[in-house]
Amino acid sequence: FTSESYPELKRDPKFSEISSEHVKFFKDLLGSESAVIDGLSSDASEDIEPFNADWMRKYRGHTKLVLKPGSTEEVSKILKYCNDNTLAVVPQGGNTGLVGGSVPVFDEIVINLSRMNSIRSFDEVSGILVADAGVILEVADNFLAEKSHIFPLDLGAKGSCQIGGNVATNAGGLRLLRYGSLHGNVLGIEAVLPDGTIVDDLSKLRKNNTGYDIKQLFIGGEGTIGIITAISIFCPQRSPAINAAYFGLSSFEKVQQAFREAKAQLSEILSAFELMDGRSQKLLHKASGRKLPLEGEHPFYCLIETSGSNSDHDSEKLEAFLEHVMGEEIVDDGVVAQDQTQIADLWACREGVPECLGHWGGVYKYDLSIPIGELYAIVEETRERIKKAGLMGNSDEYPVVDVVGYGHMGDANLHLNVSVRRYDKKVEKELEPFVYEWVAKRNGSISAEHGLGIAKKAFIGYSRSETMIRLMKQIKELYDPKGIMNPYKYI
Ligand code: FAD
Ligand code: 2HG
Ligand code: ZN
Repeated sequence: FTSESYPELKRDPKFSEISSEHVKFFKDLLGSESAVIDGLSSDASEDIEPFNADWMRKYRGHTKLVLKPGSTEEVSKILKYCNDNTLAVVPQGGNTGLVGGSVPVFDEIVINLSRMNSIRSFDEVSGILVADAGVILEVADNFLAEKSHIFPLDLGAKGSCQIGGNVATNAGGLRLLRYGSLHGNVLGIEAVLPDGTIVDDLSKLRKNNTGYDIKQLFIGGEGTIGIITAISIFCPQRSPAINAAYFGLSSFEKVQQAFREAKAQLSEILSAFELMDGRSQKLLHKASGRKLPLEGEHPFYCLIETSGSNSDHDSEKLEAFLEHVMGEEIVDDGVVAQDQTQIADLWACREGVPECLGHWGGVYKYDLSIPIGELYAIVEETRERIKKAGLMGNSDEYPVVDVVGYGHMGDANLHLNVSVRRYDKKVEKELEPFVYEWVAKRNGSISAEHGLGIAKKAFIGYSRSETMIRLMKQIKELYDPKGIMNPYKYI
């Protein structure tokens, strides 16, 4: 989608167009050649394209300028200049977001945080890490691993996404079940407001009840009120013993039973409980050629991870759990990883799903919170609906390849993905508002963890009341009165 795909969206004429005078100001400010990608000069037009397109290659903007500040002071000077000159901006981290929030819609200036990538401090006693927003998640986690600690968030895009982007989207990921949400783990934030004010709230305190907790507005704020330049975050001790198991089940009823048993029997060592339906695993195999861990086909698969301090004790518990659930016929078949490579192979069957589903051309993605008992019903109903409309089949004449479900069972967060050969208005019409209405009827959320961006902008009303939306708008106006921060997106 480009701005042309949204005829209701018009470039707001209040925003200035980028001129060579603006570009000169930024070049003088940032100095280094690589810190400014100037799309006004024709030889840079190719270099600028990766910043205009999102990870899915689904949303594309038309920026003519990318800025890569190297310090909080530079971010402050950039934003102040943009605010004074009414230039619209988009904060951008690793550009792995899935709702089109990290790319411009029209010609907004991209402010990319990749050069702000230093770890500022780590306290081995408290486990508190302070780091620049542009540190890549995997780099932060590797740094912590050397100190026997772990970043309390993990997700498939860890090699590219940045911790500032993770906080700006309030990413949930694969171990929220164990470590909880960033709303609890992030202890402090350094951010820059549109007028250039530096908000230094890099608290390292776990407890601080002195008035409103303003940093929470930046967590999940999707870059609409300011740019996060650094975070301080509570990082738990890394468990020395990690085990993983993958198993096949015959129904969603059994998946729920297995989840209950896992909580009861694995209790404090359970660190992930992920769900993949059989169809998502089949498509993973088709797209990537990856051999699946179990023989035969099962309607559902689960991946369980345990993290604890005693390997023998944990594997014994996991083996006993598997024996129990197989003996009770809750689980049809299963395998426990025997070493690090096997653990990584099992995880690849889960983490590889989002990318593989795009293999045939595109994906419609819905990231839903649903009461757990009905978590999978939406997938079946959506598939039936698409089939009935004659849109799904094995040959090229059908736009839809398959409708699949997977996600974070432990958090009641389902990813409904419709894998397509091409984007098609007929498919879209079957999906929307059907999916949103279905979720709203059950008091679920239309975005559990990816955010709203531009993709879900029009649908916020399915999950938030008018009063809540009014309060959000008031906050936006207070922090960003000229509306330069990530315009045209959800707020
Ligand atoms: P970007 O994509 O660059 O930006 C995302 C949003 O944050 C944009 O609105 C942007 O304007 C804003 N932003 C970025 N940096 C800043 C900053 N410093 N200050 C202010 N605003 C900023 N999400 C989950 O929750 N759970 C998952 O399990 C998960 N798995 C994923 C797996 C894959 C393969 C992919 C591609 C994505 C996945 N995601 C997941 C989506 C997730 O939102 C992102 O991967 C990640 O959190 C975004 O970080 P980023 O640095 O790429 O941010
Ligand atoms: C995941 O859990 C991510 O793998 C991506 O949140 C989900 O692509 C998706 O729909
Ligand atoms: Zn997810």
